[in-house]
Amino acid sequence: MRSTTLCLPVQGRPAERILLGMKKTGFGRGKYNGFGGKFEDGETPAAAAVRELAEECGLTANEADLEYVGELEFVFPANPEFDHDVQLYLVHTWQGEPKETPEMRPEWFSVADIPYRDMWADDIYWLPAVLKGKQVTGRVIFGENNEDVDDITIRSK
Ligand code: 6U4
Repeated sequence: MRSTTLCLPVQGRPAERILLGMKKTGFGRGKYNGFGGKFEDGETPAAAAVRELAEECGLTANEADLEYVGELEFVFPANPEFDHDVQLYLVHTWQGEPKETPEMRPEWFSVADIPYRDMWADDIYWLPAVLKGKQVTGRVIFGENNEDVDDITIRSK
């Protein structure tokens, strides 16, 4: 299964604002999401997260600024080649300002106004817990259309 990262820049502890990106290309196009993608050869998860954050929205972070908040597995029975797992990180400190890139158009949201309807359908099941400071692990099984959630198990601690 492919391994990916997802990095969520936030302000406040617990989080009050979150930076999401409207994905313009590739997997998840047309959805707001955090910043991330596949590992390159030999890369650690934290190194991949920092690289993807810079590539997708122009923020520079140190690996030490990442807070690991869990791991999710996404299963697509209709298209198993889409199956992947995601290492999740919050990031509280960075350098630079968000900027639009060929892949993403970044936008700040207040935590009360997160656009869940324009995000992956699983996000509403785990993102609120992460933003309250919890770690999550879980598995999401998508339906025939690779969009709707068929089954989901999330543990938080
Ligand atoms: P690269 O070239 O690696 O940047 P990209 O098209 O960005 O490719 P991919 O497949 O590498 O996409 O990574 C998919 C990204 O989308 C990862 O950051 C994880 C995230 N993602 C995928 N399914 C998700 C889901 N159901 N909920 C969610 N994020 C998801 O919140």
